[in-house]
Amino acid sequence: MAKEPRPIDELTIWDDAKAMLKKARREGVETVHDRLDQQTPHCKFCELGTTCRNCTMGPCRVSEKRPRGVCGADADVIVARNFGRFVTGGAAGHSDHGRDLIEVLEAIVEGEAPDYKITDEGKLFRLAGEVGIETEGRELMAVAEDLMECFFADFGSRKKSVSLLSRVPEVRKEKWAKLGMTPRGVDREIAEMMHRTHMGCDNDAPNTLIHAARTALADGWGGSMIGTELSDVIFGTPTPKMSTANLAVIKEDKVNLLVHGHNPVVSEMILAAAREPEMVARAKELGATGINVAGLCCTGNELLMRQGIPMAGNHLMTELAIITGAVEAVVVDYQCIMPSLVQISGCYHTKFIDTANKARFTGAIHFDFQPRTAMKQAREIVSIAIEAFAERDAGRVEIPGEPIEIMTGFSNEAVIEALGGTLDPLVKAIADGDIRGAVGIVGCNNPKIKHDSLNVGLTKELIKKDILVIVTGCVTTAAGKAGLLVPEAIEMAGPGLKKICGALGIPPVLHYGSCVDNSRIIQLCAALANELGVDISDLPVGASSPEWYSEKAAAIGLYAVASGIYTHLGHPPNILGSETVTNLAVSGLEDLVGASFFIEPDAVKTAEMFDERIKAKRKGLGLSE
Ligand code: BF8
Ligand code: SF4
Repeated sequence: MAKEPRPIDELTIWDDAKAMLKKARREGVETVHDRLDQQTPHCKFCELGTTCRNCTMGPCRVSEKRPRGVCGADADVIVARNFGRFVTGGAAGHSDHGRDLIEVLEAIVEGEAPDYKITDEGKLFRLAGEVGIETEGRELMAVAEDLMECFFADFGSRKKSVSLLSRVPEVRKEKWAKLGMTPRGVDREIAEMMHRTHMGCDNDAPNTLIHAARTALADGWGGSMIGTELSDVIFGTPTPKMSTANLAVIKEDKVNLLVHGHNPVVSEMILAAAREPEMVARAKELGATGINVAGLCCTGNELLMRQGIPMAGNHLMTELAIITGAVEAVVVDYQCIMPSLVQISGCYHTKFIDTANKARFTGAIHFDFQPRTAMKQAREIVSIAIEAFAERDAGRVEIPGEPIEIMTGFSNEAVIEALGGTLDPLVKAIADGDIRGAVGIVGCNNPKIKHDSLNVGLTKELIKKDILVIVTGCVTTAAGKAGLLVPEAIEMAGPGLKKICGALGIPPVLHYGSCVDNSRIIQLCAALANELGVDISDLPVGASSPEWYSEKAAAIGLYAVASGIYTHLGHPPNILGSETVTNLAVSGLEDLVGASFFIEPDAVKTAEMFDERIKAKRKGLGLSE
């Protein structure tokens, strides 16, 4: 017998989402929530991480009754291997995205990418200097070529460590070296994890986890960081600006084109094409007043940070955006794009267009998007969206609510500029206790958790305690919709944050970008630690992914912990089947890297845990409350 669907009020905190979930049920459109109901209860072994499919002597499921797989692997080994591969999947995703940016830089250097350019020349020179490339008196393109070679080499096997480890405090690097955790090359660590987890290799759970951390560090200080930095070089380093968020950014009178995925190489070009007068003129011929490019998920964050486009929604809003019936096209690149979007698009006039050969969707219109032909392809894609406007069924359009104002664009460069060129005022605010500490709240939505309840709940609790919050990824739209990303949000903050953010005219919650941009947060932590002459683990900082779902979020969490940042997860990864692995994650890592994970589903309790940690770290630094 089919299960009763859960009441809509239990699924999400947002009115726009509720309205669309009602519409979905009315129109017989299945969503992620319906499919979660179909999939629960989940397999207990898989939840505990005690299933192994790494060879055909199995698959094996271990338990107290049958404690070893066919090969003899026990729960510790199996859980560690599964978690290692899980983290590695995330590191591979981020880092392959980073590599795509290097390839665009390569195409620019070779004159093969006429539609892209180096926008932030100063940043390119600064980066080159940081990784030891001679810049004095040299031509831009010569330096760019060296930087491109250096970053490509960060993916290989010939380096002792990835180049941007130059940013990491020496004490931290020494810790990593001692533990065998120094990330050498991105692809190398990823390949080695696949090797280690083959039957008959790394059969010592802690050893596997150390390599998982190394792989995650290769992502954070390698692939992701390269992705962020080269995106800034090519598309411009973000600066503060205003925009809007929620489903009401979709406009009834416009051609609505949603960009979804992660790579700005595609979405930047789509936006540029949509702004061309010929395109707008054609949209007007068909009765629209213009073309509206809005963002979903992380490529939305990328365009929001740099171009100020509005955000239609985060992960659990992606299906619901199409259900408005007012979306002409969803243009995707890769990662976090639910395949269900193809079916949901098919229920409306929406064209679903994929652009990456490595992320194709059966039933989609496919473009093999290439730097050489980017603008031409972008124009074709935008044209498909425009022509779809004529097919829209006005009777099925429902756009709920009003857009909410948000402030975005806080790169480290922008923050330092706002502070007058140095970190000193930030250090002083922390020392004075106006900013007691900082927590990065990052990551996803997960239909197992009431949509955005924890993302928003935790953010509110922390700023009340004068803990500055930095958001990226899907937490951005959550914080934005809750009114937390505007300067007026200081009214929800404690007295210290109110004073400091009020003086600077900034929100107590800063939008720092997409998920690869978590590299901006660890870079800031490293800079603060260097400024104070301490390790990152000595800082009054933390990280959280309250509603995480993805392999990438696990990689981020692990590189944060391995970098010395105390990290909260709203629900555990599939590791609870091994006491060894679980204990290592939630306490043992503290002894090794000076930080660990903690799991807590309640926002108030989580904020208290961070508060305690921050108190202890402030004390350690000799700072009063
Ligand atoms: O990389 S926050 S749901 S969109 S994984 Fe995905 Fe999670 Fe959103 Fe961006 Ni990040
Ligand atoms: Fe089973 Fe061992 Fe093969 Fe895994 S590697 S499936 S535990 S026999």
